[in-house]
Amino acid sequence: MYGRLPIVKMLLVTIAMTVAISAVMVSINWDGQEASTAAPKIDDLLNVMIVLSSFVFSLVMVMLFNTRLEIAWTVIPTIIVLFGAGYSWKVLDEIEKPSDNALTVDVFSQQYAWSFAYPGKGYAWKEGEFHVPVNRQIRFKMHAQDVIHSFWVPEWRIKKDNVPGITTTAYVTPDKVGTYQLVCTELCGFGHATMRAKVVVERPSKFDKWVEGLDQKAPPELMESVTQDTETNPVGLGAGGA
Ligand SMILES: [Cu+2]
Repeated sequence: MYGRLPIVKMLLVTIAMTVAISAVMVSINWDGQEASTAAPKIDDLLNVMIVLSSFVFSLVMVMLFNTRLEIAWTVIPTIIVLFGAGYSWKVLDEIEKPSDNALTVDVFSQQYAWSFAYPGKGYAWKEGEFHVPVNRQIRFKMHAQDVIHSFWVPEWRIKKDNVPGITTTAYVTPDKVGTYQLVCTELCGFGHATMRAKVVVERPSKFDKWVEGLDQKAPPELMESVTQDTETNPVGLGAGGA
């Protein structure tokens, strides 16, 4: 029978409950003796808050008896949230689908610099700049040497945290030749704002030439991250990973 309570009746019940609850709650001396000019002001403020809270409490209690309203405000948000979750899952699944000829690049981050190594080329290494071929999936394996940093190339949309002690992985397939900027997007200390690196996406032949021309190898302290960090997220969602 409560399911058909008209709005006016619900409001009247709400007001009656508010008056009854407020009368009891306000009659209690919650804070004890008043002994400063601030004390009565604070106590009045508290009483007003008690009346307001009693109204909200009563309104919620009365509406709880309206089953149809209850069902609606539970079911509709559930559908919205489930749709959001499903859609996000699908998008992430497509992005992280590993390709057979992916190129792996190790990314090293530290206060306040980036460096990069190519395991396919004996860990050829470069500070402050990296190149990748266009239209090929890149698997970035990320490491942090000190605090948490975060890898973000805005034009690629992908963002991933670099966490000390573990290796995080991100997949990107750049499809536009050009020069971009890698930005650290985790506040990592005083030099955070300047923690950037140059990103060059180029034709495969040009990329091959550039990577062949690198004359440094990743230093041993960085290689420790490669060999000793815990590997996380080694395969994309939906690729049969646990
Ligand atoms: Cu950083």
